[in-house]
Amino acid sequence: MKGLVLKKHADQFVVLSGGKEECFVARKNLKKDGVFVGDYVEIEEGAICKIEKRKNLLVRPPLANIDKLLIVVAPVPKPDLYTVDKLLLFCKLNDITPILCINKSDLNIDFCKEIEKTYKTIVKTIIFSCLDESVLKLKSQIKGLCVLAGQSAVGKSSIVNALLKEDVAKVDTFSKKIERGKQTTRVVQIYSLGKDKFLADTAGFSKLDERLLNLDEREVKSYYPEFLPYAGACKYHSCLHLDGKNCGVFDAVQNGKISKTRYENYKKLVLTLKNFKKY
Ligand SMILES: Nc1nc2c(ncn2[C@@H]2O[C@H](COP(=O)(O)OP(=O)(O)O)[C@@H](O)[C@H]2O)c(=O)[nH]1
Ligand SMILES: [Mg+2]
Ligand SMILES: [Zn+2]
Repeated sequence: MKGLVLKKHADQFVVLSGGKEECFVARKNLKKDGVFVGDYVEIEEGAICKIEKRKNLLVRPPLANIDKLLIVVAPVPKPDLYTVDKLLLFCKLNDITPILCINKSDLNIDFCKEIEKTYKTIVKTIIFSCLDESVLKLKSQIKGLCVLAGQSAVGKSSIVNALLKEDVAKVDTFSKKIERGKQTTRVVQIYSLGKDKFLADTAGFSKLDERLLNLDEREVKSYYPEFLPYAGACKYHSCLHLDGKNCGVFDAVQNGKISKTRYENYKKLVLTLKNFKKY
């Protein structure tokens, strides 16, 4: 019997199989590698005996086989677009489809549209609010295992609740903490929204930098599709677009053709990688 691991609880795993959820333990020989939430497993005699080959694996948060990453931002708390760009890069490296989810449109629609303008040519972008039915725009995007990522208090748990229409993920009710938020999602759990539609809440992605540090800084530019049309004007093919001299990308930034924040954050990442390799 085959199934999908939805949740881990001490030594037990909740597995969805044939439309039913049941608890199983893992065979001793599997304990070494570990069974992850998101794993497709084989069950025999009441125990998980085999883990199917994984498409990808995150260790923090512990999740396997992610198809889509819903990167959530909002007018409040103030978006950290550097992290958004790093998450987009992370998706490319791990065969994950990103969607930029701009939540809380009820608070400041112009601000949401500003972010959309920067990103809509780079990644699928959706503006909505969890306070009205616009949140349902997300529903049609859920396919395979979709995972919510983003700063604390952007509304990740609220999205899960809205899509499930029941209070499963605990929303932070300290409205005063809206600016800073509070982490209430500790265990990783997958919710089923129908056939092959799964959603997982997380308390955010930590140690993102560490996961990108192995990347060659010369490769980073190839993950910025908006640079491509202008890179031909650079004097050298190897141009990293870091300063203004003979650089088509730099000129495009000056002329407003490329987002300045995307470019500045690109430079920040390349310099971080360069510095890291010195030590
Ligand atoms: N105004 C407004 N508040 C929202 C919206 N979505 C979530 N919130 C509030 O933002 C706060 C943090 O939400 P929560 O879902 O716990 O964020 P998480 O930390 O990302 O899981 C809570 O007070 C929510 O009620 C929205 O669309 N509009
Ligand atoms: Mg939460
Ligand atoms: Zn250049």
